[in-house]
Amino acid sequence: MTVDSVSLQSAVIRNSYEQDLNKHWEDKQADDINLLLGQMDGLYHHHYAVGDFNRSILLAPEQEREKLILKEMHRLETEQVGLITDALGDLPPTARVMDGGSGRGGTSFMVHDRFGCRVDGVNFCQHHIEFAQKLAQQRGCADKVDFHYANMVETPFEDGTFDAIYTNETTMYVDLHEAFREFARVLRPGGRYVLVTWCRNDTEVAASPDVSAIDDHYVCHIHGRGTYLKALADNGLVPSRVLDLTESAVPYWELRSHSRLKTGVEQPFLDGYRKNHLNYLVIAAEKAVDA
Ligand code: GPP
Ligand code: MG
Repeated sequence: MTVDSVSLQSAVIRNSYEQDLNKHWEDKQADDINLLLGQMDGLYHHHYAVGDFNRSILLAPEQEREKLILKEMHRLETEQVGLITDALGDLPPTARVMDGGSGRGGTSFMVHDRFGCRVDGVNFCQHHIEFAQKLAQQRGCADKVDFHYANMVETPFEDGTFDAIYTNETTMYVDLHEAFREFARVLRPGGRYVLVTWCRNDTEVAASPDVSAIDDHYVCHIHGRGTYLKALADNGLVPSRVLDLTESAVPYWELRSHSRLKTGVEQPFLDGYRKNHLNYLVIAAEKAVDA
């Protein structure tokens, strides 16, 4: 690592939690459960999905079954991005959009393909950035889709840069007040923030073993549903849509629990959703013009 890259890294990764988190993602490079799916069509996702799967595939002969399961997981993960594109509404090709926690770029490429807009992905995992940048070159959209090594709560962008921002299942890694303050800063007045997340149902439980097991697995801190709404309001982000898709989030985890690549986090997701201790939410909020 050069002196420049060391100082860039220490500007982006600010404390011991962020160091642990960065290490978790930097070390996660042979994640077949994401790589084998992405290789199917070049869209690499780091999020889950909603909606049912084709249950007849579970009856397929053993040697075909695993292939069909992975294909179906990939179909569901790709379709999940529709939650984001629908909630973004109609964006013109001139729009600028930020992807907070852009991973290997799956959602960024799909948002660009849908609207023709510019997308800036922000992520602090170096191998994800390099991977996504290579894909942007291969897809011929590197002039419109860029990936930045940066912390989504302290981005390098000017005030009011973006027409829209989204986070696709990444906000469990940040302090929501800090993140939403930053998003409100870089959004233009009237600009829209869309988030998809899993969160604790704080109208049911103050803590849950399932939520703790998921936190341990991904080195994250799952926030309460109320914390999301309060942090949005405190930062002048006014919700126009709140969808609770908890029930539809279950089948993806049922499907994944049949895969040979399952990682152990399947049961806590299934139990958390089934007990309604964990919720799957889509929220769209606009930046107030007087914020
Ligand atoms: C896990 O997805 C994703 C998160 C915990 C959200 C953070 C995402 C980033 C891009 C930083 P995964 O697809 O990596 O998990 P798994 O390997 O279990 O499928
Ligand atoms: Mg995955």
